[in-house]
Amino acid sequence: MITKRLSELEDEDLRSLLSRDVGIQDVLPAVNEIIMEVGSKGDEALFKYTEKFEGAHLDDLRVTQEEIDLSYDLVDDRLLEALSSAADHIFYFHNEQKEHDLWMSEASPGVLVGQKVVPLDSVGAYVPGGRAAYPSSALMTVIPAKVADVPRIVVCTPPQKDGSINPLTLAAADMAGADEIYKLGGAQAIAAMALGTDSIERVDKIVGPGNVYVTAAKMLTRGSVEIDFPAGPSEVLILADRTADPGVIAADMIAQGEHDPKSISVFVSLDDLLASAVAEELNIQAPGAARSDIVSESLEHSAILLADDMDEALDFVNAFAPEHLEIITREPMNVLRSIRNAGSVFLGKFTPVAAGDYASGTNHVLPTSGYARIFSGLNVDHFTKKMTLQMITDEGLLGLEETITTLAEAEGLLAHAESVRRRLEPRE
Ligand code: HSO
Ligand code: ZN
Repeated sequence: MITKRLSELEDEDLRSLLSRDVGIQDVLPAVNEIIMEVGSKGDEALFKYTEKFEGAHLDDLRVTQEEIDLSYDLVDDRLLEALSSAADHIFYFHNEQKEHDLWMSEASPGVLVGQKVVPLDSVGAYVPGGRAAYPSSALMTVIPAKVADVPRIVVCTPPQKDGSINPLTLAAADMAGADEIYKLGGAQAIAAMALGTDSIERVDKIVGPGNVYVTAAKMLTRGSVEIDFPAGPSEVLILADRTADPGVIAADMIAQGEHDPKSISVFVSLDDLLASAVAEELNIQAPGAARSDIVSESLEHSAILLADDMDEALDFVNAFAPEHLEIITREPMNVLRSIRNAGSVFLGKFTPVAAGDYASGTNHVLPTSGYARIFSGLNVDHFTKKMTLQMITDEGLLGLEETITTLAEAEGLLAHAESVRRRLEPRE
């Protein structure tokens, strides 16, 4: 754990905090080989890799309706209710986020310009399995696609050794509205969705979180498909002043740390006493955490940083560009005005990251490793494209004539100018 004043951070500490390299480069050759093989051998390669990596021998990758029905029987009612309540909030939020399907507006008399939003034809959502099997991620990836009205939503998630899929993940994917669900994980799943095989028709875009192999595969297949953004281990930055409860800050850092040994939690404190109280709380709470091994590794490369004032703190937050940002200060909305780079922001002391992970309705598939500088978290726009529109009257075209013909002639494109003039000439 780095514990320092921001102004005294060594260059090397700062670089490692800001870069958060997840080692994509190291796996590129292996992942490339998988993609090439899926491209040349199709299903045969998918069965082979599923046996090799998941230990599951399958004859069919597609999840059947019976398996889906069975998953609802296998899952406790209380859990189904929790899934459904989370789904309601996620639907609500993403519906609010949805843009008007079509608008037109008069730029000048008789010149109407507008936009029509069109859903993509097909998308693939990757839902991780194994240690990071999150049924909640099935909701987070499928629901925005559903809200965007994508007609074909495919889910790939790795099977367990016995060839089955975690029933909670299956129920979640179905409840969210997935049209096709496949037992397939890792880079081979991304390759299959990007390139298509006999069993899996290719999709236009792939979204969703995954390990370093999945992320590398998404980056390498880009071109055949569009992707959302690269995602690495989950991270939080907490910015707090003396109004915050140190026990709560420590609890949130530990919650982040239980995701992955590589997860990172940074606390930027505006108060010296609060910083030492949080360090003490971490010592008390971390050993008792359910996943204390993962938590302690994560905390090792986490940090408590002391800011001299709010400006210094904000500069660091924007440079760090955290996946999750918690602002626990007296006036969090005032602080928000100066935030430019963060995946999702949690305002006030009753707003833990866990609320956004599961239940408030905002999306938990978010850019990590500083990518919040350039990418937005998963949202309805990821599943749509925009067509621009124009409709011009005779009066409108007359108003534009001079501009069009002058510029067209300057570019030497006389037929462009003629296409306008011809419309405005009186016909015999
Ligand atoms: N914090 C993770 C999402 C998650 N948390 C799923 C719990 N389950 C990445 O935003
Ligand atoms: Zn989480």
